[in-house]
Amino acid sequence: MEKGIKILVMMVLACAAISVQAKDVVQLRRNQVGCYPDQEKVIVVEGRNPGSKLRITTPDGKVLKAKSVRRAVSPLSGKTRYVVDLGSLTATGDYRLALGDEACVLHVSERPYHAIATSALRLFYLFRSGVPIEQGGAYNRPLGHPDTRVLIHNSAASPLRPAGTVISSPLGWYDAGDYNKYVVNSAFSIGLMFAVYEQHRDYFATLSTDIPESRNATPDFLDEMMFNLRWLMTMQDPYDGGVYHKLTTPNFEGFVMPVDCKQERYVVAKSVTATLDFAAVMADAARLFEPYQQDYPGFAAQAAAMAMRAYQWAKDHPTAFYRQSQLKEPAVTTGEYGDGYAGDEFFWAASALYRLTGSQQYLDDARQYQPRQFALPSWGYVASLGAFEWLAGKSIEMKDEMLRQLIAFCDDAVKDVATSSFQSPYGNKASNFGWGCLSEQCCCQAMLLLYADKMTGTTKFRRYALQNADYLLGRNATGYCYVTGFGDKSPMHPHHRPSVADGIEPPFPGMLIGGPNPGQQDKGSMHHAVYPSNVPDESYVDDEESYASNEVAINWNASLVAFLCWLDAL
Ligand SMILES: [Ca+2]
Ligand SMILES: [Ca+2]
Repeated sequence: MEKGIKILVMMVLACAAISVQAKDVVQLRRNQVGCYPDQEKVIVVEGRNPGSKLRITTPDGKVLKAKSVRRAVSPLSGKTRYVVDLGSLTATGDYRLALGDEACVLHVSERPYHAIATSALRLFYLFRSGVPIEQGGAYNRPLGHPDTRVLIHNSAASPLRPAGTVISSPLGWYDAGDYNKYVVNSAFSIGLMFAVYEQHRDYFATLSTDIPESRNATPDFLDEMMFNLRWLMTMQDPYDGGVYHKLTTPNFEGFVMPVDCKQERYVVAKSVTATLDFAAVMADAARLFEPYQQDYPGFAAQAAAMAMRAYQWAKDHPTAFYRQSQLKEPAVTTGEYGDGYAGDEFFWAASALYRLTGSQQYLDDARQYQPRQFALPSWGYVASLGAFEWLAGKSIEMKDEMLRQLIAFCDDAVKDVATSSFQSPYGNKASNFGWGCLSEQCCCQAMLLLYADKMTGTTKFRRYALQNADYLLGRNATGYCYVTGFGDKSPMHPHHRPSVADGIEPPFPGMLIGGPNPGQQDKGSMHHAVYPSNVPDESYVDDEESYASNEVAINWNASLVAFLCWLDAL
């Protein structure tokens, strides 16, 4: 209850800041962060036809009327909304939108996504473990989780590393709202961001994220990836090439700061999926760090060798799936990242290794596991990361087929926009909402649309990708801008231990939260939080108890980086 009152007060303050009367239901839904001058300017009005009553005041004081209004009934809630085309509004500046006693501002600028894209990438610095955070401003914190004394769990024991052996496995990013480090998700996150880096190297070459490595000769983007790669390298058993599935406490820590965490940490069973994801991302890293030997001497060759060894282990253990329920003494209850199908992981790793080495064996394997259609990338299904290897690489073997699949995916994604409730490819079907949907479905879909344009040299899909940005940043069923620290109504209570424990009111900035999730898997464990709705696109609660709708995670932020840095690079 206390929390509910606090949210209401914040909304009142946010509205007061733009001098309008306080209301708890915001009717005007718009991108709260900003738009490009040539981006379409569309808002959505909840419940009532604005007719000619909507006033648009331009930055230089002229009053305009909307260009057109379309009525849309939500297939999810049955609610009636009005999709309002404001016209082109190409001059930069702040446009004031007013309807009755409600008003808001639409920002138009040349680089509307620069600050949020940079913040999304910089978030990975704030997620660094095993080092003190000294360039985090208010979010500075002392070192936690040194991970220099990590135990081999009995599930991970081998003759040369029996159970209880102590290894050192420091650095890397915390995975999510918790403090563990998971190979599958770490490798996936880097792989997804590498795909964007490869398409916009000039952009990333000059992008500074104000990190300890900002003064070296390597792009900060790569420095940040390296911080996690250095940890990943410690997760490979040097004696056989297999990769431990994760580094974890047996149970989640409480909502305390890293420095206060005292539980033993273990590396647990090697898995085929973690090992293949490791192989793929190390092969990519070997290629991408090659020009930066000055800062990272020897890394490229070492990463290539580790990738090949890992791949061979996976070939020798193709059914070594991670089964957390089989772990005993201690049992482990943290994030499982379980996955019973490794064909997509084989495809990604074989494709990455073929690109790196040109060896026939990898080409043969990639062909064997070639997907039949394009699918959204996720930690459990990484075939599209394999497809990126073909699309971005010089080899033409599978490029045409992957491009055909990508275009077919994109054509299908945008086909219903004209009748959609929020004028966007994402957000119109119940299946668009679930755990992590804003990442896996909204951001990743938008990234694929931009990727297709890049590959074909057109701008056909750009406007649709921007529509997903509009959705993500406020033109949606809850009216939230779903990235912390941006917009005038954004999550304040994500399920993220440091943001809860640090005593600072605003959460870490630049975090994408999971989003509306009608599955509500956390409902049974909530003590005070209450979902306000069961409607798929409204099933969201800004409360730290809600790990199913309001958690944060590196793979989700990776998709945010992939999407928004791409937009910013345009
Ligand atoms: Ca740098
Ligand atoms: Ca898989």
